[in-house]
Amino acid sequence: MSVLSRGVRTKEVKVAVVGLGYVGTPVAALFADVGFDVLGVDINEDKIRKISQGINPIGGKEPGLSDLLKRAVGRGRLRTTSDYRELSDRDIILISVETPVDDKTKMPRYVALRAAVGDIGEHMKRGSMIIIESTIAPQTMESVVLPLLEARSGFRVNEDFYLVHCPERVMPGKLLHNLRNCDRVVGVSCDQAGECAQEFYSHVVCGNLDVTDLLTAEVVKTAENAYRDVQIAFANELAMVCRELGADFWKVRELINKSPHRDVHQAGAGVGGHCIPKDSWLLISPLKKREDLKIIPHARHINDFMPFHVVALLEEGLSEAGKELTGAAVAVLGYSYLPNSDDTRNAPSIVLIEELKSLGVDVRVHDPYVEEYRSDLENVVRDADATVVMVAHDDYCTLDWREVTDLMAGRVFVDGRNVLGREKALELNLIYKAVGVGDN
Ligand code: SAJ
Repeated sequence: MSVLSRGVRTKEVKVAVVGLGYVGTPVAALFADVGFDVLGVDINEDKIRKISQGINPIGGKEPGLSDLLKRAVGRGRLRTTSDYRELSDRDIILISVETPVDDKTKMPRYVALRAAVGDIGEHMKRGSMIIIESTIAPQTMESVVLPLLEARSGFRVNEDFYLVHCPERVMPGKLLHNLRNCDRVVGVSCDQAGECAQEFYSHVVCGNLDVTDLLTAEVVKTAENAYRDVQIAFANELAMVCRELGADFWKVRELINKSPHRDVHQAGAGVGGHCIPKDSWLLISPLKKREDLKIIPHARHINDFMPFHVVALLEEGLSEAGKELTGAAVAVLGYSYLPNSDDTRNAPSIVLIEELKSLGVDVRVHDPYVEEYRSDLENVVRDADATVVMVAHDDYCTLDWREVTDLMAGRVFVDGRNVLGREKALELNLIYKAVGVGDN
C-alpha cells in the first residue's frame, strides 16, 4: 500500500536521505529526531562512518546539530549505508546531492543527481514518494528525474510512485534554524502527493508548506537566489561608484536603507558558496537564447570580478608603499566563503589566491575555521608587506589590529569586508584600501 494512502505516521513510515552533505545531514537528523526510522545514504565511506558513530561531519558553528545527530543515532533512529539496495523498504526517499554548474558552459552538471536517481529507480519500492531537495534547473523534474525513475524502476509516476521537489533553504551557520523555520515550496506531481508531503514535512517544519507544481518550485528556488545575486551585484557596483567618487559606500548604504523599501546589500570581496554563484546559471540554463538576458548574467560577472578588484586595490596600496606586487609577501585572512563557517565551496579567496600566485606574490593564508589554514595568525601576518581581509569572521572583528599590524613589515591593509573601517586605519597609520571606500 502506498505511503499516500497510509498517511505519514512516524512509527510506520521508513525514510531515506540520499546525499549526506550540508543539507542531507541535518535533514536526516531532524526526521530521525521526531521518530522516523531514517537511513542515511552516501558514497563517502568516511562520512557514513562518522555519522554512524554519532559524529557531526560538518565543521563551523552549527548550533544544535552535533547533539541532535548524536541523539538520533544513539536512539537507533538514524543509521547509514553506501548500499542503495537498502532503499528497497523505504517509503519516502529524499535526495540532496550536489548539483553544480560547469565552470565553462555554465550548464548544469547532473552526474551526481543522475547516479543517485538512477540507483534509487533500481531499488525503490512500489508506492514510495521521491523528494528532490537539491536545487535544480527548471524543467529538470520533467526532463531528467521523472523519465530516469520510470525507466529504471519500470513504474509509472502517480500510479506506482510519487514525485516531489521541495528545494532546501539552508545556510551554513543556520542549518537547523532554516530547516525548522523557513517556509518551503513543495512542488508535486499530483494533489495527493501534495497532501502527503505536507503531512511529512509538518513533522519538522514550522514554516508554511506552499504546495505548487514541479516547474514553479524549480523556478522559485533558482530565481530567489538569482535575485539575491543581483542585489549583491548592485551593492558591489555602487561600491565601485562610491570609491571613484570618494564617497564611503558603508555610510551611503546605511542612509539609503533608512528610506522605505530599500535594502542595499553588503559590497564585498566576492560571492561564494554552493547556492548563489550557480543558481542564476541553473535558472537560465534551459532558455534557448539566454545570451539575450542582461541583468542576471551581468550580475554574475560583477560578483565574479570582485576578487580581481581586491587584487587591484592591493596593487594600488603596494605601489603607494613603493613595492611591486611580484615578490611582495601578502597575508590573506579568511578562506571560507562565509563568516564563521568551514565551507570553502566557490570561496572568493580561492580566486584571489590563485591570481596572486600567478602574479608572483608570496601568499600566506589564515582561516580559523579551515583546517589547512588554522595556523597561528601572528605567524601569517609577521613581516608581511600587506594584509588582505577576505572574510568577516567574528575572530577578525574582535582582533587588536594595532598588535596585528605592528607585526607586519609594511603598512598596506586591504579590507574586503569592511572589518576595519577608514577611521581605525588612519589611527593605525595604515595604507588603507577598501571595497567601497575612496582614498581621500
Ligand atoms: N554576500 C555578499 N554581500 C551580501 C550577502 C552575501 O557579498 O550582502 C556574499 C557572502 O560573503 C558569501 C556569498 O555572498 O560569499 C553568499 O552569501 P549568502 O549569505 O547568500 O549565503 P549562502 O550562499 O549560504 O546563501 C544561502 C541561500 N540559501 C539557499 O540557497 C537555501 C540564500 O538564498 C539565503 O538568502 C542565505 O543562505 C541566507 O541568508 O539564509
